[in-house]
Amino acid sequence: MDHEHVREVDPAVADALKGEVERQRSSLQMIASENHVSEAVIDAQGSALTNKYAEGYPGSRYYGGCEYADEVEELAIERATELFGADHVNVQPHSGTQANQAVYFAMLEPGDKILSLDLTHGGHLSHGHPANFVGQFYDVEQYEVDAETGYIDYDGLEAQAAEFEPDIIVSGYSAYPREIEWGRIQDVADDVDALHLADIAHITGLVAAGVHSSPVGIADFVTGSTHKTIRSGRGGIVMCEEAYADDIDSAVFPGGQGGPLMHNVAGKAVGFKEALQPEFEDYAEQTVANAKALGDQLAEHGFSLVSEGTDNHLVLVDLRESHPDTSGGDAEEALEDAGIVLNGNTVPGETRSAFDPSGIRAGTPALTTRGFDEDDCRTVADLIARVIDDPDDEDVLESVRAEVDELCAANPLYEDA
Ligand code: DSN
Repeated sequence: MDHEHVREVDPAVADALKGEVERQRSSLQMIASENHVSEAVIDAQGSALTNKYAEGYPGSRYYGGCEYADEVEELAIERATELFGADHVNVQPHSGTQANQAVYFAMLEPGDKILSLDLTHGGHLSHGHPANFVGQFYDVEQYEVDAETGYIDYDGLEAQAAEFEPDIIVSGYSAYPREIEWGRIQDVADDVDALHLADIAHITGLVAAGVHSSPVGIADFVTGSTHKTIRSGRGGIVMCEEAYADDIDSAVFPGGQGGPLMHNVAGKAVGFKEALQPEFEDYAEQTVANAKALGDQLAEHGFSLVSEGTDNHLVLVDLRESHPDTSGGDAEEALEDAGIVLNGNTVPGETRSAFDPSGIRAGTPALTTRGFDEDDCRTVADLIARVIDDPDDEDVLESVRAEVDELCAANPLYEDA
């Protein structure tokens, strides 16, 4: 990863690439949707497959010269099938959002009804936010988490579905720390004769490792991201029963995309192979154990956690009670100055705004990849508390930064880079 070819042509970009590796090495990446993929995945993504057009699917392309593209895509499909047990897998979506788009485009007409979780309660833009095309092309209603418990309000969802009569219900979330009861949502969908899309973007790796229950075989469609907890090449994936296979494939290409990003498909194939190894299950278990340790220690410091804890790879902290004068944005900025990178996040019952929200979201997938254990994560929680208690104190930020440096040195990243 010394980017010597880039440096010869373009030192400015080479410097930025080097700077990014150094930034990832020397600070704690706690954005819950991020991870550090292996150098093997990076190698595959930086390969000559970036040059190849391969519209179509293996064995049936619109261009010649696709024998290696076919090989790579077939491997990605085989491995994903083994990981998730789905009847049909499409590995071409450029992102999780485009995987969702494919399901909507395949199954809905403009104006059809989508019932999905509100963004401020942990949902995702592509589930129907008015700023996204989904919110503009379809008739969207949103459900919420229970204001008291922070868990999905399954009874409320059932009542809302009976009234709204959606064509599709979307489950799977971006800032929801608890196990999702897929079967319960499927029952609601069955009751109102709706389809069910389970978006496992954040928890794809946890599902693959069996650390979170799987919606495959329950929901009609399962979409995911391939670079978050599963740590493979960047992009998305759609899984479904064989009966929907042609509709989904046509909705991905030519419905929503042109040529697949074959270098990323290669990265997916390599990452899926890594996720099939027994060590990956240990990684996924450790990721969850680390998030629990982080959350428990933050609670010890008086922070309020949405749902009072976590079952997965992230914690969502509501700062309003413990630190009423500090927004999630203020916390994000001060923490970044101290070498801890996470994001300000809206919380259920948000009283600020998406630009200056009331909470922070913190995830452990990337820290776990570089070797952090529960003790390290409790130390990280102590550091987060020190910063948020005194976000404007430069001495505090400097002393935390020094401890972050020690944690990074003890858990090196991309050593050969
Ligand atoms: N941007 C991702 C996240 O942080 O959750 C979702 O696409």
